[in-house]
Amino acid sequence: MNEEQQSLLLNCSSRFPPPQGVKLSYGTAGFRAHASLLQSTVYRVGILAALRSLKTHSVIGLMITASHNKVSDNGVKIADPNGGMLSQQWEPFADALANAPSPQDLIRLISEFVEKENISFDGGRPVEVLLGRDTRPSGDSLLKAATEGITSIVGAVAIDMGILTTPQLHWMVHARNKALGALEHDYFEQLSSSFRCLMDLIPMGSKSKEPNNNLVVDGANGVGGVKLQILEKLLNSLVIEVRNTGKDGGVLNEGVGADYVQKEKVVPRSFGSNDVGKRCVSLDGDADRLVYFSVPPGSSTKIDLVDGDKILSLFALFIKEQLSILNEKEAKNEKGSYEARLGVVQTAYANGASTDYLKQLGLEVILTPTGVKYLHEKAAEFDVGIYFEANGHGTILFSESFICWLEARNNELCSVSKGSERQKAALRLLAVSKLINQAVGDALGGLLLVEVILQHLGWSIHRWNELYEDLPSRQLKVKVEDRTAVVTANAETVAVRPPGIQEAINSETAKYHQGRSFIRPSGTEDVIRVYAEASTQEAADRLANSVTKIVDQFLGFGRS
Ligand code: NG1
Ligand code: ZN
Repeated sequence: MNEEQQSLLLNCSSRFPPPQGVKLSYGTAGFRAHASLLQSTVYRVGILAALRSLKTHSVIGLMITASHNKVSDNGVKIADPNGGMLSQQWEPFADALANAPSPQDLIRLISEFVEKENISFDGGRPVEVLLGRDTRPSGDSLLKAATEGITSIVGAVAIDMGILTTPQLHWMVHARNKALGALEHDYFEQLSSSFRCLMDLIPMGSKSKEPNNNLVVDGANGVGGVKLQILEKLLNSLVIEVRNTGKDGGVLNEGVGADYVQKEKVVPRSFGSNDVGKRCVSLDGDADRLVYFSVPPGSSTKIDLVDGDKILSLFALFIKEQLSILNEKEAKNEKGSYEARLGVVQTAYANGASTDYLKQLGLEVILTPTGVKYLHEKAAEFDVGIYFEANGHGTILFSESFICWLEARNNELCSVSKGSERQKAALRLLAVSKLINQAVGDALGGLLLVEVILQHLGWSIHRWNELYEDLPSRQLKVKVEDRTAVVTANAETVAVRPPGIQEAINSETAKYHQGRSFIRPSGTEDVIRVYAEASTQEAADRLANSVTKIVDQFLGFGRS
C-alpha cells in the first residue's frame, strides 16, 4: 500500500471507532447487531467489499439489512461476483477487520492481507461496489458509512442502488458481472416475462375449472410488499392484495412476516377469520424468505402452515415432471438426450415428513448445516439443485451446462416437433431458470413460481398442503453464557460439545414415538436453538422443554 492509500485509510477510519466491549462475527448471514453498534462495522465491510472487487476484478454487492430481526437491529453482508454469499475463505478476514481495535491495527491488517492475496491497487479502470438497503430507518446513515469504507480504497467506487430486497441486490451483482441489464427495471422485466411464459405453457386440460388467481400477501412491513405491488402490474394474471406494507404504521417484522408465521404458527397482524380458506403468503423483512398459509374454518388465529419444506416439495415435483417429459419415449434413443441430475438440499430443521416424502419421490436428499451458503454450495453440484430451509429461504439452481443443453434442445425441437410436450418442457425449464433467482433465495420469484405451478397442476393450497402431513415440531431458544460452548457435527444433528450433552438429549428423545431433537448455536442471535419433533404437538412441546432444561443444566442461566 502506498502512502496516499495509508493516509486515506487512517483519516477515514479514525471517524469510525469500533464499539467497546463487543465482539462481532460474520455469522450465518453477515454481521448483525443493534444498529447503533454498526457504524464502524459497516464502514469496514465497505473496505472489504472494495478489496474483494479489486481481487476478483468484478462487481461486488454490499447489502444493509437484518432481514427478519427487530427493526432496531441492522446488518451488513457481501454478495460475491456470482451474486452468491461472500466466499467463506474471506470470513476470517471480515471478522478480523470488524474487531480491529484501532486505525493502526486496521491498516496493518489490510496491508498484510493485500500482500498475501496479491491485490493490486493500480488496475486501471475503477472497480464497482453496488449498495442496497432495506427499509430500516438506520439504513441511510449505515449506507453512508459503507460508502466511506468503499471510497477509502483508491480505485473503488460505490453505486447506490437504493432501497431493495436482498435478492434484488444479489441478482443485480450476478447480472452486471455477466454484462446483462442489471437495473431494477431489468429484474422486474425478467421475472414478469418468464412468469407470463410459464402461464402461457399451462396445458389446457390441467387448468382447474375455477382458477383461483387471488393471493393475499403479508409484506412484513418491509420492502417486499412494495416491490411486489410494482411487479404485479406486469403480470396480467394474478390479483394480489398486499397487507402490512409498512405504510400504515405497522412495524417491520413485529407480529408479521415469514419468520413470525413459521415459528409461531399463527396469523400475522391484519389477517384473521375473514381470511378463512384464502391462499396467503408471508414474506420476511428483506423478502428473501416466503411461507404460505391458510386460515382453517372456525379459526381466527391458528393457521395451516405451508413452509419452505413444502415449497421445496412442490418445486421438486414440478421439475421432476418436466425432466421426465423431456426424456420420454423416443427421446431416449435420440442423440443428445441428457440425464440431468436432480438433487434436493435441506437442513436438520426440515420436517422429517418432508425428507421422507422427497426420498419416496426417488430424489437424492442432502443435509447441510444451517445457512444458505452451505445449502447453495451443495445444490450447485447438481444439474438442477433445489434447496430450501424450512423457514422459506431457498431457490433452484441450474448448471450452466444444463442450461446450454436445454437451449440447444429447444432449438432442435423447434424445428422437428414445435409445440410438442417435450419442447414445452424444455421451454418451461428455461423459464423457471429465469424466474427463480440463481444467486440467492428470493421471495418474489419463489412466490411467482408457486403460483404458476399451482395453476399448472390445478391445485388449491389445501391440495398442496396434503402432499404429506408435517410431524408436529417445536423450536425454542435458550440464552446461555457462551453459545460457542456448543459445537456440532454431522450437519448439526449431533452436539459434540459440551461433553455428555448429546447423550442426555438422546436418552430424553428415546422416550418419544418418532422423537427427534437437536441443538445448535444460532449464527445470528446470542442463543442456543432447540428443535424437537414427535408424533403429537404435546409430545414435541414436552421434548423441546426437556432439551431446553438439559441445555440450561449444562450451560445456561435462563430461557427466553
Ligand atoms: P440462525 O440464527 O443461525 O439459526 C437464522 C435461520 C437460518 C438463516 C439465518 C439467516 C433458523 C432456525 N435459522 O439463522 O435458517 O435463515 O437466520 O437469516 O430459522
Ligand atoms: Zn431475510
